[in-house]
Amino acid sequence: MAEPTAGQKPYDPLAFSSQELRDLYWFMNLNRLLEERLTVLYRQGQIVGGLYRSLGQEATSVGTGYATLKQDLVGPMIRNLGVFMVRGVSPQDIMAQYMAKASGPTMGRDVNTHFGDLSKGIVITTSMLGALLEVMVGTALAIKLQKRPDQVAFTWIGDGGQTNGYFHEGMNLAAVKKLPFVCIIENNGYSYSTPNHRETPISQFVLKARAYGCPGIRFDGNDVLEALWATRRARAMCQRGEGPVIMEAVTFRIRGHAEHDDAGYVPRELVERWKQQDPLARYEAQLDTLPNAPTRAERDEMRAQIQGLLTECVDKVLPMPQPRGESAMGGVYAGEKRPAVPPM
Ligand SMILES: Cc1ncc(C[n+]2csc(CCOP(=O)(O)OP(=O)(O)O)c2C)c(N)n1
Repeated sequence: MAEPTAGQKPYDPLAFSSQELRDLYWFMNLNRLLEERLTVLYRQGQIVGGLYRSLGQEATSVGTGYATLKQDLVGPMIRNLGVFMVRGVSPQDIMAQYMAKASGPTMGRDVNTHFGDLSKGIVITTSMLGALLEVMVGTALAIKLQKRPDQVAFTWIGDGGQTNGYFHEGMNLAAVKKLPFVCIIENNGYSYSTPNHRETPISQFVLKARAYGCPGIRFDGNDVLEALWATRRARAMCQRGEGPVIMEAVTFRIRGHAEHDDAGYVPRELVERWKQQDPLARYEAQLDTLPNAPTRAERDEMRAQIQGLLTECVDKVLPMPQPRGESAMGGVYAGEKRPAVPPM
């Protein structure tokens, strides 16, 4: 697959405020360091089910998520912890969810990123690949019917996910109705063990935008500033009635599909090449050149703060109880009251 193009960038790196530069640094590190903690917990047998990391894809999640506004509605996928956190979900809730704790967002009834929070504009993730896109197209249709020109719906989908029928039906409807909808195809090279060239004969996923008669934007998914800049452009297009927009983030999945998968089917040289494009290292290098960026000492301090916060979260969440069997039938349907969970 094509690697991000070096050289001339389409955006002006001096156009970002120092607050934006700091926030992006904070969330990219929070994303990475939280997943490192979750990996330790996984190896200790504390995680229920799989652990789906986004190592190497943090810039895509954080940059695109940061471009969304409070009033927007987002449907993130398993590689998008960054989106969840940018929109205000706490690392503590994410840990509790991964460990199926009764106090977690789904009260231990589901795990990993299978949760939402409408108070933060997050629509619940749908596990069946592609189905979330249709839900989010429906959300965009509701936005249009309610005449809310300030709102846009966003979703993220993998290169594998976009090969199925849901994608076609959803994108077609969104395009016909000119909905305020942004679909970010996170092209990380592989759909589980299937490489790009066995998913599609076309060279770039963004080319599909032409078939739907809508704009397409391809961007370097390992450059957080480009991800933010490109998604803001897509959002503005939607607000001008030029949507929907298909975006393609060119990035790479450094780990396997999940932590149980050693990704032996991915050539090691390819992984090594992409490690040279690490989004955090690239952002550090960019920050060194920007006059309004946090200094190296400030960045060290931010990372230390994140580590402290994560240690507190682990200490707090680990002893929390999982739900008791008797509570299993409660809180399953909308409108039902959350069951009181007795302590263990
Ligand atoms: C309809 C459907 N088929 C199969 C699966 C099992 N499955 C979950 S994730 C995945 C691979 C997804 O690949 P991709 O969309 O490229 O996203 P990535 O994991 O690379 O981020 C598969 C096959 C599923 N969830 N839904």
